[in-house]
Amino acid sequence: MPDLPFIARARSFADRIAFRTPEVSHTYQQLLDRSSQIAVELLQDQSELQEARVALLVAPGFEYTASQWAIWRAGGMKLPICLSATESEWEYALTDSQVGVVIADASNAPKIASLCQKIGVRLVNVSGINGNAVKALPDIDVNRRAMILYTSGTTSKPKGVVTTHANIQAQIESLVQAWEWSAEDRIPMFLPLHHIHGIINITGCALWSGAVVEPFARFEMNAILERVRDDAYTLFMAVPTIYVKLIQALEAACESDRAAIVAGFKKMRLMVSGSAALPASVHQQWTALTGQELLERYGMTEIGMAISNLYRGERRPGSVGAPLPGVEVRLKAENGPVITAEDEPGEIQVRGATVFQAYWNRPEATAETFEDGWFRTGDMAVLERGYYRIMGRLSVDIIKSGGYKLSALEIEAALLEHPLIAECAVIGLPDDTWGEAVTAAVVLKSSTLELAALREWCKGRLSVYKIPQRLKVVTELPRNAMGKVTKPAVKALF
Ligand code: MLC
Ligand code: AMP
Repeated sequence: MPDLPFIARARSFADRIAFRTPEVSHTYQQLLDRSSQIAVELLQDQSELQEARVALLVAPGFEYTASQWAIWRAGGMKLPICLSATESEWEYALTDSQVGVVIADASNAPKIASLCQKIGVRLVNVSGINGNAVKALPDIDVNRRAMILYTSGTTSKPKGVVTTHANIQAQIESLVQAWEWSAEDRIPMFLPLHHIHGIINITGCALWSGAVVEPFARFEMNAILERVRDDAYTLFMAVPTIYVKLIQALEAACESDRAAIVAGFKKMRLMVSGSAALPASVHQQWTALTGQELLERYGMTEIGMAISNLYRGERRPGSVGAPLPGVEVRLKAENGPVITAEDEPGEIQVRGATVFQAYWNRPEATAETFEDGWFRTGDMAVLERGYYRIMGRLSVDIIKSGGYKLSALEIEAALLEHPLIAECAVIGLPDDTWGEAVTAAVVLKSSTLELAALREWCKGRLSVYKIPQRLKVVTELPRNAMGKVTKPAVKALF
């Protein structure tokens, strides 16, 4: 059987640079060699991992991707976990997915060692792997399951989204074609590598194309802007919050700095925004500042990217564009017909090779989310002059903040552990920087509660982006005649 396609492609780019940092560059050949070295360590005396789950807690860059490729070459399923998650969030993902091994780098291994011991999982410190053992790696079919990504939804706990190598390939090929990726491209990578924006759209497409990735540990604005000034990049992909922060930084910069940075942005061949709604005003401000027309696209963990403005064609502020190559999109009225006319809102449903297989170990949730073979996104949209415009979500319990999808129910469950909180309702309120701000209305058992104290209490219990930004103490939560909390009425309290 031939190599997995991404390996075969990497061989054809062997001498090109895959990852570049100020300190060191690594070629595609080095990625191939390092991934085979790590794969041998993962396999030990097995001939292949047979879809065993291997979690990845490694900083973005060469070692992260070498580990990812190692898992895939050894026949395992990759489960990337959030570097800044709390221990209980890690424990949930590791136990729910029945992980057998965690790969961590030297700086992260100590943080997860006691958890691994507690739940009986093997911890591999990737920084310590330097063996020369050579072993034939197994043949892996593209229809084998490759990855689990945990995503929040309308249930309190996140669900594992399972994709095959073939799904991942379809997601990447669609974008490579639509946005004309080539081996001449150079892109910064500063998004977290436990979500598809960073994994598929940036790193996946770049390495499929033989391009150069410059990894950053996180969104390090000054370091990234220095490189933009140097004309280091042809492409740039980010969430709307980052464009808001960049606009603020450019407006605050002195004229000569601003001119130098803007010149770097101007030269890029494409700048993309996605993962959350890009306000038309931000789109227009960015064009006014840099001359670049942002390309907005729409996607989801379960389906990769589905809809995009055109690379060569109209980029309409406030719209997400037309279906990407290989992706079928329809709008469906709730319990009603498929919508064929323009200007009538409906739920976005998606079909095609890019669509995931199943939620890990949740057959009912998987079945519920498909309708006649179409994936139900839960997002409402309308078709206007050939382009889709997103109108919002069907569920009020899903919040998008800084590009992260959050479950209001998960945050409520955590807040109810607070000794003073008797009842609570969590909502997302519009926010200029974060898109939506996590907001809580609480009924107290006694005493008072200040936002600062609540935020302090949440640290270590919830990831930073899930911690409420706004708080209101109320005597009772608004409820309907059935006694159910009505979230629109909760929003009206603020
Ligand atoms: C962080 N902070 C927040 C926050 N996140 N405040 C309000 N709301 C939030 N969501 C606060 C912190 O508490 C901290 O406060 C301060 O902001 C700085 O935190 P930080 O983590 O250092 O922020 P920063 O590095 O600037 O991060 C912002 C960001 C990050 C936008 C770069 O959130 C990010 O990388 N988002 C991208 C997520 C992503 O990749 N999503 C894609 C999912 S896939 P203090 O008080 O301590 O200073 C998907 C599919 C698709 O959606 O279509 O792509
Ligand atoms: P995730 O589950 O983290 O992959 O987030 C997917 C969700 O992000 C989608 O269901 C949408 O609600 C939202 N999303 C992604 N891109 C856009 C966009 N361009 N405009 C509005 N919402 C978006």
